[in-house]
Amino acid sequence: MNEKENKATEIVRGVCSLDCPDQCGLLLHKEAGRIVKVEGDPAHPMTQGAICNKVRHMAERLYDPARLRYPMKRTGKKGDGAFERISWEEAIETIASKWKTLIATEGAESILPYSFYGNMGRIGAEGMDRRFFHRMGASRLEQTICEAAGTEGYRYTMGGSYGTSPEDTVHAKLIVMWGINAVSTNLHQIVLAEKARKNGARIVAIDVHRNRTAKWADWFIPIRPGTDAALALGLMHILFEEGMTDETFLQAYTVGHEKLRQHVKSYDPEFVSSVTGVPVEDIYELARLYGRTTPSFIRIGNGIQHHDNGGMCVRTIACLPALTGQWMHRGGGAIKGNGSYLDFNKAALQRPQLRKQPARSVNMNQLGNALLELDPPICSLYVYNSNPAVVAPHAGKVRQGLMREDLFMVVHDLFLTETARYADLVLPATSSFENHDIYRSYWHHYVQIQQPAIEPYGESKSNPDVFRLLAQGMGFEEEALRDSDEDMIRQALNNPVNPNLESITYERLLEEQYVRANVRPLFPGKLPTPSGKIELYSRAMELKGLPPLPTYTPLQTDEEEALRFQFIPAPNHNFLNSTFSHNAKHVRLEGDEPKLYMHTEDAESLGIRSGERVRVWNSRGSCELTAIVGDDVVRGTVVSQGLWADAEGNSRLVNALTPDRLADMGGGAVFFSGRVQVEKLESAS
Ligand SMILES: Nc1nc2c(c(=O)[nH]1)N[C@H]1C(S)=C(S)[C@@H](COP(=O)(O)OP(=O)(O)OC[C@H]3O[C@@H](n4cnc5c(=O)[nH]c(N)nc54)[C@H](O)[C@@H]3O)O[C@H]1N2
Ligand SMILES: Nc1nc2c(c(=O)[nH]1)N[C@H]1C(S)=C(S)[C@@H](COP(=O)(O)OP(=O)(O)OC[C@H]3O[C@@H](n4cnc5c(=O)[nH]c(N)nc54)[C@H](O)[C@@H]3O)O[C@H]1N2
Ligand code: SF4
Ligand SMILES: [Mo]
Repeated sequence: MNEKENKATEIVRGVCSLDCPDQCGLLLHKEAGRIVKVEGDPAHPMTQGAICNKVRHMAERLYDPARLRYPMKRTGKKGDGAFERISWEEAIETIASKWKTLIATEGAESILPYSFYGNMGRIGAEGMDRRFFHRMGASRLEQTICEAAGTEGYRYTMGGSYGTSPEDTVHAKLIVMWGINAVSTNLHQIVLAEKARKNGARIVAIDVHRNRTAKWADWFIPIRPGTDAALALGLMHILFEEGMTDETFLQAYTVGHEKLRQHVKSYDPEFVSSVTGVPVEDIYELARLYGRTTPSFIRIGNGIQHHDNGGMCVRTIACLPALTGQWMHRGGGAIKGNGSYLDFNKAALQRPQLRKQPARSVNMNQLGNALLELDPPICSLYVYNSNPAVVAPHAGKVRQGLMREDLFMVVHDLFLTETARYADLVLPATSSFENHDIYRSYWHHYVQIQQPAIEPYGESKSNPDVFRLLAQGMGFEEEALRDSDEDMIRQALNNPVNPNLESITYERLLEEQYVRANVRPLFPGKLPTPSGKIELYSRAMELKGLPPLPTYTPLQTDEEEALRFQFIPAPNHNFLNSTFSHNAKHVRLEGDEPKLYMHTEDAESLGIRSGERVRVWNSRGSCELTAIVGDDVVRGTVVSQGLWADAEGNSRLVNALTPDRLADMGGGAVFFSGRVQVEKLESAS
């Protein structure tokens, strides 16, 4: 073969596996069996060839010399990162014999799986793993770290994760980005909003921070953290008072509008202004803009629901489009998430019936507590698709738990993450481009497939492959634990209760790569709420002891009440949660070190100037950041961005400070409801 043929580039199609709503179609350029370039697939109807900067550099991550090649066992102290190579046979044999002993002596509930969506592939993230742990009888994990509170709140109003079709949002004349940093976190919603803007749409951002999205918007409305429900109720007050509601829609498609009309009388603009910090004139202006513009579209972000009152906040905002009948207009309405349209056959995929006895469940937001306080104790932890030592709240407690000498811990990942450093055994994971899996977006309506585009890296294995091996090692005989990837894909796609998936088959995916689900407009129609309508008043909430009408409740004040600042440790532009935080290029693009954005008045009162190092602390822990002083955040709030890799010598671990209490709904995380103190770090000289 001559040099030229050897260099021939082959292009295969793929899908981005990261936990991002856009779920882009990709073109993977291959040379000599390696991926050399990752591009957007211009043919993908939603993402149209545009991808983010993070994934454009994906080839570097795939062939990063730090990537794990083979299984390893720990030789040093937990956390130190000293490991030596072992074989897969030894790894599986060690795990299986440890677990058999634990099951015999402590019971299967002493074993806890810990995972999230580091790879969104359905069969890898919630297929063979679920079957395996159900069969074993392990403790269950409540996967609540991301959108749990908001999803439950939205469900009370709308019956599930059903919103506007994103492609329709180009028709909107008003777009409200509410607690979402979409320029960084939902790129293609921005592309669509830009098209709408060219057609005359106005774009409003409501946020605690003038982030990239707020800078891009036409009108930025700064708001105090955790007060958005009050603003939404104030808008409702004006919509009813000034006769801007769509009475025909309210009559036909909602329950409780008369109760709501009475209820929001108490949320007058003066009161709402005193709570939110939004000037009275702006509340009127926004209400009138919203009340008089059709179609209007609200993109509800994850930011507002990472709070003590996050579920209710999302439930409340989700009521707004009903008041002006936006659901009847193409492009009108809201998106919190659209995942329910594409529900796969979960029971067929996960086989809950393999579990013979009920088992306790552990909320993943309280991993520290689970490891340190549960009785009977967790004796073994198996981590995959997640990096809890960095991403979970109250990280100090989490790490203390991971240090337990009597905890047998296995981590399956592509890299020796901060979490993996505490493991007894580390297993190398394939990247999504090495796997066979199906994907469904939680924003657009396409189901996509990934076929293995390259050979597994080193000795790495996919999540389902490892669980099949573990099932063998454990002597579990069930058929379901031997199903192939293809079997599981077919079973997941065959969901008779979801007609949207009717025409989506494995064969079609192989042929077409992405297929749009048959999603129709929500109205006229019936929602899967108890009443079949939009529930402005929710009897289901009442039965649960929650306020049945949308309500503002202040953030909790705990023992840190006296601490001066609300701390908002949000995601950043160039990492994906903690993924990419180890990559030098991505770190450089983030300005090399994590920042703390502060208001000028707050900083001056503490003698802090831009560029100076500060210590941020509370009762849970502390970290060191670099102050950026200005007027980009509201007074009394400090904002950091990104989940940074551990650094030598000083802590950048923002989750050392975050509370591990739970939100009002869904057992959700409250990353943004903690309080901190800030002080200048005296320089060493
Ligand atoms: N580049 C990049 N993209 C990502 C991610 C990433 O880490 N990096 N993570 C992915 C994941 S897993 C998720 S869940 C999504 C999350 O992405 P988004 O839905 O955008 O949510 P967040 O970025 O958590 O928060 C959005 C904004 O909420 C603001 N905020 C915080 N508290 C409040 C409040 O009380 N009121 C209001 N109005 N605003 C508030 C913060 O300033 C923050 O900028 O992004 C996904 N995409
Ligand atoms: N302070 C603060 N903390 C937060 C947030 C915040 O906004 N602020 N956001 C929260 C949110 S919304 C989320 S979703 C969580 C996300 O938290 P995580 O889900 O833990 O996300 P990542 O940090 O990206 O870690 C994913 C890990 O999975 C690994 N991985 C990828 N593919 C595979 C695979 O196929 N197999 C295996 N075995 N491993 C794989 C990656 O290498 C990576 O180490 O973080 C939460 N933490
Ligand atoms: S991270 Fe999001 S925007 Fe970037 S390529 Fe993946 S799906 Fe697209
Ligand atoms: Mo998330």
